[in-house]
Formats: sequence, structure tokens, C-alpha cells
Amino acid sequence: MQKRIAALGLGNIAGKLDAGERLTFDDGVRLFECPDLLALGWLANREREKRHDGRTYYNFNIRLEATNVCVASCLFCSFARLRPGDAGSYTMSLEQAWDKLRERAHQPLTEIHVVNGLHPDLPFDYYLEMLRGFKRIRPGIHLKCFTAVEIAFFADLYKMADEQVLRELKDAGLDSLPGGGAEIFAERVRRKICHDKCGTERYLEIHKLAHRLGMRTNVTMLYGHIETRDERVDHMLRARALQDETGGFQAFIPLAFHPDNNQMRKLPAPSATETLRVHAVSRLMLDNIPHVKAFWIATGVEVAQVALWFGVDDLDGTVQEEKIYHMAGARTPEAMTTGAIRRLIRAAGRDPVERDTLYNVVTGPEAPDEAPALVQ
Ligand code: V47
Repeated sequence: MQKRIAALGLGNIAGKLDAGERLTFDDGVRLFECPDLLALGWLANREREKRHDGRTYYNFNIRLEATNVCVASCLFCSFARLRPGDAGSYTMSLEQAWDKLRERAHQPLTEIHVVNGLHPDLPFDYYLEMLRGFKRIRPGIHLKCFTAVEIAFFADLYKMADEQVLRELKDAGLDSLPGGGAEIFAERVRRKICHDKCGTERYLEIHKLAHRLGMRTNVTMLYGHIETRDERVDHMLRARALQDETGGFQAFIPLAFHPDNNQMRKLPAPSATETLRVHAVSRLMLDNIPHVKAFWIATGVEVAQVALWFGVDDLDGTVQEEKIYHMAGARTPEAMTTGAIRRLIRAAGRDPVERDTLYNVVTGPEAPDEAPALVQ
């Protein structure tokens, strides 16, 4: 493989990786241009194994989208409905949201991941009460809720500073922020696909504030639409620069664009090879972010399995009732049991580790996949 890497002109990049040196913007573009996907995967896998050996993380989580009413008009979105009352719009009552957790009282869940539309008419108390209620029902549950875009929206709507919004949500039980809403940081792309929501600087500033308040967060990248390779690398470097400052990002999550039922439906979905390439380059460029996650709902289960040899060490979780991707045409299941996730990781030749949101080990690789505690 070393000879193959040299013949591809990537000897210099491999040398930097060996020496623990940081890759540059130009290196990132060259990696995206490399025609030999296996060589790229080999390099990314080395970095993955340096950090995690064969360990592959997943968690036992549920996903909740409490409303799809959203004032933003992102071209890639198939989930949002503009106004309450529009066909297909919904907003859960707090009881309905809490029921989603109550229904799973028998399951050893560790996380709820909440993402909502930007609803113009709900009071701030709705969100605060939602968090308090989840903690009342299950004090130990980790609440990973509200993207930076939602935090910015709350601040504008309720006339508060971003930091105040974060502090009040944290006091009500918020534990961390998911990475949604990052899309592509380049202004050219944002102007075209999501012009009327929080911009890049504010997205990053909110993550920085959250890190300063002691919360961990994730960062995503929506790829496979109108972005260029340069813009992907630029996106990664902006995330890397913030991570240098705060160290608060846990995972980088490339999200494959799904074209059904949205305004960019004429674009093809990214291919499996593109998905493997994006995850591999992410692992190589983001030397300071511990985990690269393949969100199996977005990549498809089989591609996620292969990605475990292309830099990925995390598959997100059991999920349950996912809407954003399924309304955009995802053909993956909407949920998986922990047993099914462990088996697919083992089938890919890796070692399954159930983690909590902060990557503490819940069930190590030595546990049998059908242990009673894992059966749902
Ligand atoms: O920000 C919306 C994306 C994101 C489409 O932090 C679409 O652990 C593809 O951020 N095709 C929300 N993508 C999901 C998200 C996420 C997922 C898994 C784990 C974590 C985490 C975060 O979904 C949005 C947007 O980038 N999205 N529509 C679509 N048609």
C-alpha cells in the first residue's frame, strides 16, 4: 500500500500523518481528488485505529421531532411545514412529547435527541417544560436537544442573548447540543440553500458558548448537493479551528443529502463511493475531533458498515421514529435494536461498544449480543 500511496502522489500526506502533522487545505482538496478510494480508506483507517482500534460506538437513544412547523425555507428540507395548520404540519403537546419517553420506561435508553422546526408561536416555556418533564420522568436521561439554529431562533424570538437561552435551557436539564444546522459553512452555499436561518459565524459562536458552559456538542456537514470540494474542506477547517479553541466537539457527522420531496429534488443523491470518500477525508482532516460518525439512517446500513473501514468509529444509535430523512426518501429502517446494531458491527469485522452520549462505555465488546439487558 505504501508504494500505491507514493504512486498516487500522496507520500507527503502519508508522511505528515505518520509524524502527527496537521493536513492543510490543499492536502484536503488533493484527498478529495484521489482516484483510488481504497488508498484513501487505508489512510483514514490508520487514523481511526490509532484512536479507537476496532471499537465502534453506538448508543441507545430515541429521536423526537416535537414540531415540523418551521419559518425557515431551507431548499434541502422535506420535513418542514411553514405554518401551523398547513397540510402535514404537527406540533406535539408536552404530554405527547413526554409520552414518547414514558412508552419506553422498560428500555435502558441513555439519550433523547430532540430537533424541531423553528415554530413562530410557541412560548419559551414549552421547551423549558419539555426538558424538565423528561428529567422528571427519567432523571438519568441525557438530553441532547436543539441545534444551534434553534438556539439562535429562540434568542431572536424571545429577545434574549444566545448565552441566556443556553443558560436557561441548561438549568432546565439540557445536557448537550446536537450538530444539526451546520449544512455547509461557505456563505455562497448558505445564501442559496438556507438563506433565512442562522449563519455560520453565529452557529459556531453558539457552539463555542455551549462549550464554555460545559456542554459537549457535535458538528455536521450536509454534503452531496451544490457544494464544491473546496467548500467541504473549508467546512472541515472551520470546525477544526473552533475545536482548537474549545475542545468541545465530540463527533463530526457528514450527512448525505436526500433529494426526495424537497426543492432540490432534481439533484441525484450522493453515491456510496462519495459517502465513503467524505467520511474518510473527514477523519484525515479533523485530527482534533475524537469521533467521526456515520449516521446509518442517512448513509444506509450497508454503506455505514463499510465506512467502519474508512475512518468511521461511530454509528449513532437505535434512533426510533426518525422523520427528517424518511420524509426525504431514506429507505433505511426508522429504528434498530441494540442487538441488531451490535450484530451489524460484528459482521463488518469491528467491535461493538455501547456508549452514553459522553462516550462512557455502557456495554463493552465482550458482552454477548443477545444479553437480556439488550433485548427490547
Ligand atoms: O441540519 C435535513 C439534515 C440535519 C435533509 O448531533 C438533511 O448526533 C439530508 O443534524 N437530506 C438534522 N440531510 C440531523 C442532524 C443529526 C443527525 C444525526 C446525529 C446528529 C448528532 C445530528 O439533517 C439538518 C440537515 O443538515 N437534513 N434535510 C435532507 N433532505
